[in-house]
Amino acid sequence: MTSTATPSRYTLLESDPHAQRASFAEAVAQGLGTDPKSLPCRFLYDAQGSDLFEEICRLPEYYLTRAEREILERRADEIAACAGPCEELVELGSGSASKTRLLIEAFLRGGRRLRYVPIDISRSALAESAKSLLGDYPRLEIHAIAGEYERGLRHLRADADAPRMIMWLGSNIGNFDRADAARFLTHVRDAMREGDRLLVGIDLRKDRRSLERAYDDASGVTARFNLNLLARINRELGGRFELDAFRHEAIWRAREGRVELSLVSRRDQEIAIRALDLVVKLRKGERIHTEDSFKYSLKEIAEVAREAGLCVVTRWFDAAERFSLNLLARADA
Ligand code: AVI
Repeated sequence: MTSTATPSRYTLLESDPHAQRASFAEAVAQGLGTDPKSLPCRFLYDAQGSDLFEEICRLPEYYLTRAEREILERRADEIAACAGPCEELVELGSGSASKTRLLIEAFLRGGRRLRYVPIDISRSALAESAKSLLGDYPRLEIHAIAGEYERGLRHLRADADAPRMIMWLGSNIGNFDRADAARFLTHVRDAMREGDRLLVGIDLRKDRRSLERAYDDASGVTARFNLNLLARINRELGGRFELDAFRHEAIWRAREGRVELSLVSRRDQEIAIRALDLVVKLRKGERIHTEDSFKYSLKEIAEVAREAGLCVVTRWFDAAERFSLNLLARADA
């Protein structure tokens, strides 16, 4: 990682873009070279993918963002009060940070100085959000970290200072399977000190129709978001995917508690990927699994927290109880 300082209140810790490209190539070779085929969902977020995701968040069917925003609009002051005398807000997967503003404002209203540490894979999203936040909040300092969560957390451990609140909003936890979610929360717990708090936005289990519509919207934005993964392989690895030879699919699996996203081949086909020296063969109807979005019951939230050595201090819901914000602390603190 290298650190770039621009005037005054903004620093960026950057990971090596060549390392990112190598890990994408490796994941594609692995995921498309085996049966059943899959691609890791973290690669959905290049610059185009991040823009499409922002569009998803504004869709009428994608209730998650609005429900979480509703909670923050009504409860930000209460959340800031529950977090105690904290001077640092760390955000995992910050994206555009548009909802985070509500918390930043609540903390600043308390008269505090605030250091905001957004950690995100998308360098462009970090730069854009920092620019607008710094313009709006003169008492804010930003220390951005471009890279994967684990990398950001390693950096936090070495950087112990005032109590902090770590936020993991947007139900990003849902893109981990349940065992990985517990493992990742354990890493976060290890980076937390006694007074630190963790605020996690978690989408709740609900009816099939609402869930499948949320992940397969009428205007086809989620389909474009999903297909962008193939377009990215074309752009970065010399792939020859024809996007209209695939169909986006979103299926709710109630037993497993997840929405499964895939790209389904519309015909038998062979696709060359030049940089990998690979030819991918797909049969008509064969799926490339691209993402899972797990949904939780309150019992499942308590369980995953307990497994990670955390406990739920308090939680908030939107009026329709579709979504939850959970404030966690170390169980041993
Ligand atoms: C980022 N993540 C929480 C989104 C979700 O709801 O699982 C990703 C997404 N995929 C399709 N639509 C939204």
